[in-house]
Amino acid sequence: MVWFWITLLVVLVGGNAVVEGANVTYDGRSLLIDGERKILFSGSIHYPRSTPDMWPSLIAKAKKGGLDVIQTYVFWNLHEPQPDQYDFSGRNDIVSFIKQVQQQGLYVSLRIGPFIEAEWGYGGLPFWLHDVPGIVFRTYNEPFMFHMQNFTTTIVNMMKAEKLFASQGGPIILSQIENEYQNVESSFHEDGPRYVNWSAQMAVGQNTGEPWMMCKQQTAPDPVINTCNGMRCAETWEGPNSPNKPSLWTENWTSFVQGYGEGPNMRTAQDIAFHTTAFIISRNGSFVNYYMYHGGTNFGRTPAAFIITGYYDQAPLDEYGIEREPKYSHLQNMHAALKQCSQALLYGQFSIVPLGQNQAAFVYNGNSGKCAAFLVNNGSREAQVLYQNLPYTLPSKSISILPDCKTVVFNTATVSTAPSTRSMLPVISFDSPQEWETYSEYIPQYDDTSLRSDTLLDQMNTTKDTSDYLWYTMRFQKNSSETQSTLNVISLGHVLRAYVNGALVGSAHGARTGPTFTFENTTSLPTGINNISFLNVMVGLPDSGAHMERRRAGLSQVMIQQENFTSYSWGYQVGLVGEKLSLYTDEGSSKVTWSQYENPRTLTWYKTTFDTPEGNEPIALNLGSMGKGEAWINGQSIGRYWVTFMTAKGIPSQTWYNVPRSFLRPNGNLLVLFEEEYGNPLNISLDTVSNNRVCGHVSDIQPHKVNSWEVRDHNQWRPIPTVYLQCPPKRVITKIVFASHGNPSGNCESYALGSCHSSSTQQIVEKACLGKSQCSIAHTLENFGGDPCPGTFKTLLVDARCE
Ligand SMILES: *[C@@H]1O[C@H](CO)[C@@H](O)[C@H](O)[C@H]1NC(C)=O
Ligand SMILES: *[C@@H]1O[C@H](CO)[C@@H](O)[C@H](O)[C@H]1NC(C)=O
Ligand SMILES: *[C@@H]1O[C@H](CO)[C@@H](O)[C@H](O)[C@H]1NC(C)=O
Ligand SMILES: *[C@@H]1O[C@H](CO)[C@@H](O)[C@H](O)[C@H]1NC(C)=O
Ligand SMILES: *[C@@H]1O[C@H](CO)[C@@H](O)[C@H](O)[C@H]1NC(C)=O
Ligand SMILES: *[C@@H]1O[C@H](CO)[C@@H](O)[C@H](O)[C@H]1NC(C)=O
Ligand SMILES: *[C@@H]1O[C@H](CO)[C@@H](O)[C@H](O)[C@H]1NC(C)=O
Ligand SMILES: *[C@@H]1O[C@H](CO)[C@@H](O)[C@H](O)[C@H]1NC(C)=O
Ligand SMILES: *[C@@H]1O[C@H](CO)[C@@H](O)[C@H](O)[C@H]1NC(C)=O
Ligand SMILES: *[C@@H]1O[C@H](CO)[C@@H](O)[C@H](O)[C@H]1NC(C)=O
Ligand SMILES: *[C@@H]1O[C@H](CO)[C@@H](O)[C@H](O)[C@H]1NC(C)=O
Ligand SMILES: CC(=O)N[C@H]1CO[C@H](CO)[C@@H](O)[C@@H]1O
Repeated sequence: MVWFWITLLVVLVGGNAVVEGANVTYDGRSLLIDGERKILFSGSIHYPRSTPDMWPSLIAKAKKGGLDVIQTYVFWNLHEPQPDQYDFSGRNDIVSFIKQVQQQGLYVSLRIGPFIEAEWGYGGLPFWLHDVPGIVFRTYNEPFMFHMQNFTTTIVNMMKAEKLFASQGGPIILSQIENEYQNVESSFHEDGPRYVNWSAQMAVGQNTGEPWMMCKQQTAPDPVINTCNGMRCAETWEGPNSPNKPSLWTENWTSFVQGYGEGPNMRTAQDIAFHTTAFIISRNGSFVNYYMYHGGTNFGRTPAAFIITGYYDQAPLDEYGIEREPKYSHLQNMHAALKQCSQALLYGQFSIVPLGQNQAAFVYNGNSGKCAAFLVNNGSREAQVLYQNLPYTLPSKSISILPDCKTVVFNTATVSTAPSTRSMLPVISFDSPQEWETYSEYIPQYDDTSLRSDTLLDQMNTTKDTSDYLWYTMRFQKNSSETQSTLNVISLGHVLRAYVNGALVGSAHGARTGPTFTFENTTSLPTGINNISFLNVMVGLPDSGAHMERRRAGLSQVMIQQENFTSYSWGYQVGLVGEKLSLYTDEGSSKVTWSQYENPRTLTWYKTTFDTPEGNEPIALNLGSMGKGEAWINGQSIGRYWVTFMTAKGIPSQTWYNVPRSFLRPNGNLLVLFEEEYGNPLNISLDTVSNNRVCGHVSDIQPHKVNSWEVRDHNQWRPIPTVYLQCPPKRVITKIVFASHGNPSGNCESYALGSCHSSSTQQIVEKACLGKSQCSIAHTLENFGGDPCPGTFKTLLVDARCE
């Protein structure tokens, strides 16, 4: 392993300024920076999932949140869209992103891959690899290894040229090769381990001067560090594969990725804090990366199959870069508490003191009397314990942090920050039909096509990912006199729209859990020649699994009245006419004649213009009245939308779509929608996004008549349920939008008055809160002048605005 310890480089910059490179190594406890052990908190922020103007503030918020490291993947298919043609501009400017991180004094963990998965189309591999003769992805295959090494070297050389590795005085302290390979390794038999060894050697041979890691790869060969990905690495991971390697957690999921038809995954702040602290104190953990810290936006057609446009909106920084509370502050407080324990954790003697059946103190005794203790309650009930003769109350499933072995400075289950509520305020509506123009997409028929085949072609190999859309057309002579005919079509993914003689006869689609589906419907076909056109739509490329290069999409079988047309003369059209004309750009849209808006129609382009709303709050398009399609602003795609694929709860997976302000000009912004279904553009709106909304909601079975504290059965004090409202810094409460003491229905997301309501609530809350930066209203009967409905379960719900 000594062969990659590097020499300290002293680099001369400018005149006399001397930048010393850091010596990054590791031992069995942690990464070592200039020989010193470190506890490092890291967060994933992917540069192409936000815009360059957002980077400085995202990084600043990450730093304020207590992070030491920003982790990002490198997105090969953005950087090398065609062989040997590179793009590092705009959102792809990885060097500029890394330099921003450096300027703010944070480190970088660079996950080169180059296979990254990342819920990104083709797992980040450029589609042209598919057509490299003899290629097999991610195994001991010469063509694949050639291109993988070529790209890895290109990136490493670029970083070296910019002096971005820590050994050169830059911020990059850790790099990654491959990604979660263990998941597919066995499919490649003996070539799997050979490829793992080759990848590791190829990476180490790049001589970056610092460690490499492989995540989810228990067999990572020395000196490459194997690391854990998951939600509960303290409990489920086998650990480092050598006593000389540290425990690093590369993906501690802050939520989970969302597909169309799926609801958001709300991993709580308490659960993340518990598992992070447990990893650090019980598994020698020294590096934890939050995946994602800021998820951002999957612009354009970049995300993998069925992945929605917003990415990890539930992360500590939401899609718009706004702090999501209480996750953001709770983790911030936890980082500060654990940092106070660094010395003891990294250099101390470890012991466990049992405190009860499911309770224990994890104690680290450092030199010079430094002591840090962690009181763990892994039980499902609150527990009272004595530790060093002092009493402590431990909430269920929690860890208390005592940096001096006496004082609790943080408990993972005790959240002190109120949840934030995001408010979307419509500022522009598009409800005037005169403001819209339309262009009908042409429905091609067999005679229009020039690309022909006697079989049903694989969609990816046919479109080469230049479009989501592929038309499969055919014509046939109907001889029988039956009036109704059945169409039965199998598609390997993802959406099918069937047209018979130019008219839509139905649609069907698969899902993330199963892209393949069967479409069946009955329609009347006249005797004589019939033109059948199937529009098969992909919603992203695959991103994982072995043999991605063999994956297929599109139609695989067509039956009409039980007759098999799978092997038949088919005509193809790749993409849409509107795409070829770039109707979403200023130039393209001026090339065709648009029509007046009449009513919602399928396969239609819509265009309008709008002026940029004032201020600098983030903005989003509410596409809640649309169906499925894609949206562009000034020629830039803000992503696919799919509102009609509802979750089990009957709501769209995503209604608001991020419109970065950097895409806008002051006036006359061109908004273009391509709609596949019957969406209604008159009902969309442009909204500002803010957390200037504060909301509180508490319930109690029977409010008590005491003012501040009440006594619970087993002599335990507990606060009366109280609504706390707190504005962001420099703002005060200016408006009480809703206040009800009684039985209002719903919650902070949506609510209405119930049958029971104290009419004085509004006035009482206004008196307590207006003009203040924070206020609290205890849910007592006295506060509201008595009981409006004795015997009824009562709640207090207050929704307010800060300005
Ligand atoms: C780098 O750090 C390691 C471990 O602390 C040490 O053995 C090595 O000598 C250092 N190298 C340099 C060039 O300082
Ligand atoms: C990558 O391959 C191209 C040829 O396809 C070659 O010109 C280039 O030098 C290679 N880059 C590296 C870093 O090996
Ligand atoms: C991979 O390398 C390890 C040592 O680093 C060795 O034990 C193992 O046999 C190698 N496997 C293959 C398939 O080359
Ligand atoms: C908590 O208990 C569960 C079993 O009840 C066990 O699987 C888990 O590892 C424990 N967690 C910790 C952090 O000790
Ligand atoms: C933590 O590290 C110490 C010293 O390297 C080792 O003795 C101990 O077994 C490790 N604990 C775990 C849970 O890996
Ligand atoms: C892709 O299509 C070409 C013809 O256009 C064909 O030669 C090739 O075999 C196809 N590749 C795969 C993997 O289907
Ligand atoms: C209908 O009849 C024509 C002419 O006989 C024949 O070529 C064609 O295959 C028949 N079509 C079907 C669907 O059987
Ligand atoms: C089918 O398409 C051909 C050529 O475009 C056209 O002449 C014919 O009228 C179409 N048939 C029907 C039933 O629409
Ligand atoms: C089948 O056709 C009927 C009538 O045209 C339509 O209402 C229905 O939505 C279609 N079914 C499918 C699965 O497309
Ligand atoms: C239809 O034909 C294809 C090949 O042409 C065949 O693979 C498939 O099994 C056939 N389907 C049925 C239901 O006969
Ligand atoms: C659409 O807008 C119209 C008029 O502006 C309104 O009456 C209707 O309720 C809206 N529909 C939806 C689904 O929002
Ligand atoms: C989808 C997935 O891989 N989920 C895993 C997340 O991590 C936990 C624990 O590490 C696993 O149990 C899940 O299967």
